[in-house]
Amino acid sequence: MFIYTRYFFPSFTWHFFVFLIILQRVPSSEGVWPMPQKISQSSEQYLLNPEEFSFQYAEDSITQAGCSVMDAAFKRYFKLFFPGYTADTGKLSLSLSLSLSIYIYICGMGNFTMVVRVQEEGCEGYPSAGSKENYKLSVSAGHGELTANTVWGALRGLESFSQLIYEDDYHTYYINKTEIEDFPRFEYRGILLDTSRHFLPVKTILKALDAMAYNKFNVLHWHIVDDSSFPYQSQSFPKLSTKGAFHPQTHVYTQVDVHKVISHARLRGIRIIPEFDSPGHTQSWGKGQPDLLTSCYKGSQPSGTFGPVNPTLSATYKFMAHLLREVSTLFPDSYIHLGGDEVDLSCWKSNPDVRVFMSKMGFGTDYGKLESLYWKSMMSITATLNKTSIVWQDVFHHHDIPSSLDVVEIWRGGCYMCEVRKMTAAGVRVILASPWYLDQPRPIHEWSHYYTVRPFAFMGTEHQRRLLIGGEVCMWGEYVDATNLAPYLWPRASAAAERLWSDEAQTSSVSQAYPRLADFRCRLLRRGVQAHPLFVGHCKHEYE
Ligand code: CP6
Repeated sequence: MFIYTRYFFPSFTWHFFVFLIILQRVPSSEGVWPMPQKISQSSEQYLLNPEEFSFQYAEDSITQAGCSVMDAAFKRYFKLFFPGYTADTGKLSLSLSLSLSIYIYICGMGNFTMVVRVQEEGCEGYPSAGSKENYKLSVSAGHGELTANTVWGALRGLESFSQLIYEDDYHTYYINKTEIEDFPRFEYRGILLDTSRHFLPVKTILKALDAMAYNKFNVLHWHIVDDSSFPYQSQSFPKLSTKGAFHPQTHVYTQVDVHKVISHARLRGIRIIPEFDSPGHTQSWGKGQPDLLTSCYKGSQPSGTFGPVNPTLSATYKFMAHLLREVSTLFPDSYIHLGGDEVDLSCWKSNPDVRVFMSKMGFGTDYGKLESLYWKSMMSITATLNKTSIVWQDVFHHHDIPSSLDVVEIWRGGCYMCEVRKMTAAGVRVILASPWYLDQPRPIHEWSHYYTVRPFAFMGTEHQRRLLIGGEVCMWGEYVDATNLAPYLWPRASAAAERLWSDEAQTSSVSQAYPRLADFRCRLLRRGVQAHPLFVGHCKHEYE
């Protein structure tokens, strides 16, 4: 039982260490965040020795060694299971910890095999709208068993397993006997990042994806361009970024950058949904694409300013179709976000050519009809591309046949539940974002606001409930760049993560959530995520 000890302990040292063991409070885990649907744990505790830990594919698993997603996950998660472990510190800490020898005696030698079984969907391809994420995890002496329908579900199970492990002061790792049966409450659990108001370096986006995986988020809604800048480097229209980005070389996302983001996300079971917001929020597009935007008039003269995309020209739709075709090929997800929020009609109204078009079409002075015409074309473009479109809620109200929309995202304050009710009644799928805005100048500690949201608190039928596919945390970029993104997001977005993954009845108490979230926040810090503190206190491993 002393095979791991490097040093010989004289007998007086022995007594000293035995004394220490009696004093040492063995830590315990606050469990898994977001809370699994079903979890039972016992006080039976096992030692985990990193040097004796291995992953294995079950014989009847359809994925075996060579599956990129799982092989990469095993490498990643080994480090997350045993933070602070290196071959050297491992041996040293083992030799320094007498408690270990006692635990080896009590709990066994610390060897552990994690058997992983994927039953239905292999590791080719990307996580998608219909991907199953359920998993079962069982931990007993020397042995863990993780079963999932898909590799994406297996990833969720590995994350949960990583959060069951805890360590003492000597880098000795423990886990308790545990059974978990878990699945997400909502299929769509997103975070919006805005890379137009401030450019976010690729490295920052990849780190955000890592933290998203720790929280079991599964969609990055990439609000890639907007009024402020156009950092997407288009192959077909390179001028959009050479003229529209903050800087044509340093503040752009090349096609290679986009690929990096997509494949990093895929390995974590996260979908990337790009947003090309139009016809409003397009000021930066105008710099590299002349005649795309409507020229605003003051009386009979152009004022020199520009408004939304010009919906009266066939060149506009030709351009949009071409750009979206490129984007659809680059981004593998079947969803694409088309924006559609906050269209300012005053510029259209001021432009004489637009007015002529209006009367020719018999629209009178109803500029909503013009907006509706724009959306009819945009919808037929996306249908040709075989994509499912998401639009902001404004489009629902400015569309002739709102029930023909695929997915609508609700962002406005006020009675957002009324909107959920209206839109699901029209048979449209809905994503809820209003209660999870992170850019608001609220005191940063109000995580409980994000936690206590009840997404189903609208009067609706079972069918309507099913149309609410999930929610999204919107991290708009006006006040956020790489310096403060992480503390703005975490752990407030974690509160939303539990609302979107876990059972509401089991996770409705803020006071019960608090110690769990504080503990999870320490775990995020330990993993290098600069999550802000919830209140007075300390973490064993603080940010350095
Ligand atoms: N940018 C874009 C924004 C917002 C929207 N679209 C926004 C509006 C109001 C608030 C926060 C963000 N900054 N393109 C609305 C969807 Cl409070």
